[in-house]
Amino acid sequence: MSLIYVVHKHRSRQLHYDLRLERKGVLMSWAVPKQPSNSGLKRLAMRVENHALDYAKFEGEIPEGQYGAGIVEIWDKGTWLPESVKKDKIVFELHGKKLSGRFALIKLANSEKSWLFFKLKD
Ligand SMILES: [Mn+2]
Repeated sequence: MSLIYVVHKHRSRQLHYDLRLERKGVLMSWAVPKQPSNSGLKRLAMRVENHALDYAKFEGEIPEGQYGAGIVEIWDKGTWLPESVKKDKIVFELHGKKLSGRFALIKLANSEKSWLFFKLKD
């Protein structure tokens, strides 16, 4: 069974990209301040709360006054295939339109929420 992968482009107070990967019935999520790169550039990715699976399809406006107020659109979507999932390192294949290939998410030492997200070299 294939697992959902989606990146929401989120124009809130600060433009960012929300990377979401389906795991165990929810969407693990990271907020990525700079546009994710399909060519190996390392991007900071802040772990944020899991979202419900349904949220993968969400596009629209989060009203003023609510958390994350602003415009949300789907920037990329597809499926992902976990290769190795540890608490501080995830290696996986992405099958999206903009991002595809082998990627890694690696948690920074001494940080609670900061990870790096980048494409691995072939
Ligand atoms: Mn967001």
